[in-house]
Amino acid sequence: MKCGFVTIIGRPNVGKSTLLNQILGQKIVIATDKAQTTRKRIKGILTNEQGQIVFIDTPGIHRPLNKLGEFLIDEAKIAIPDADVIIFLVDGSESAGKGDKWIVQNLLETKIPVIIVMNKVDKIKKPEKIEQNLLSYKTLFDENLPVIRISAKTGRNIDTLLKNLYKKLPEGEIMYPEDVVTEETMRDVAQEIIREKILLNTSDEIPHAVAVKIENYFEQEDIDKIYATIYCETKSQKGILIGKGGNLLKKIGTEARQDLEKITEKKVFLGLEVKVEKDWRKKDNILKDFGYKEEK
Ligand SMILES: Nc1nc2c(ncn2[C@@H]2O[C@H](COP(=O)(O)OP(=O)(O)O)[C@@H](O)[C@H]2O)c(=O)[nH]1
Ligand SMILES: [Mg+2]
Repeated sequence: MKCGFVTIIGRPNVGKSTLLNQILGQKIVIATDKAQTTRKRIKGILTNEQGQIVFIDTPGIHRPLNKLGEFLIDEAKIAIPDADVIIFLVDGSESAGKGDKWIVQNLLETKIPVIIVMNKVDKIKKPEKIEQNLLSYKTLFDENLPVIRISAKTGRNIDTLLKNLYKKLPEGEIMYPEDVVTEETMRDVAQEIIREKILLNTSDEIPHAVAVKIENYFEQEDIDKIYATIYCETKSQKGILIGKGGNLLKKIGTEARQDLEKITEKKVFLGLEVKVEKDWRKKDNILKDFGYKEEK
């Protein structure tokens, strides 16, 4: 049996979370077109005849602008030393940018094997474009690194990627029972699903200014009752989130509840409230309260 850890790193929005969901065949992490959708390291576990791979999805990496940004980078950095293989995921439809260079210089000075995985090849119409873009990433590293071209969205070449990963992993016994796909609790999942619906229904500064806290999660036989607070940074953001006559908050709540009912396979009651917590992204104690800080 092959067993080991694979850490997925890359710029925001290249498709890290989409890739993890595609590999596992189910949605365990949220993925949107907004940067900073992923805020915490999340493990996804794949078990099949060949063995077990524990994938670690990380927040996208870029220069940190505030304490939340620093936390996001730390979350990605922590996930590197434990890895047996690192997937450096890049957006194959674009050429390498400053962000990629920053990652290579700051994070990948490591002896751990790296595979460059070019995602979103479904978006590229001209084959020569793929080769051009590929060259721009290769020049950041060394030319001999293996490269795999995939589409996390359509699933193209995911089997090839997995084959290559298994080849590089050590022999060992499986670490998690076969049916475990993630360590996330329903509380964690609910928090992320609510945040996803906010990201999908808002724009501009709101996605970055929002944190969700699950105040209570009551599990009953026929219904899960979830009470959550949505925190934002200003009164005007609160107004936008609630919407005219409470319409937007209602929409966010309905969409989140429908997803949660599919996952729990029972009825869900979701109670949402919006509160203002000024500058929470700059305050250590509040970051901790929202789950964005390691307990030391
Ligand atoms: N066309 C295309 N879009 C993709 C692909 N993979 C991800 N996306 C989109 O890219 C956006 C960012 O994806 P996400 O997984 O959240 O990126 P992350 O920030 O790296 O985790 C989402 O809108 C995805 O639907 C792909 O293979 N092809
Ligand atoms: Mg992500």
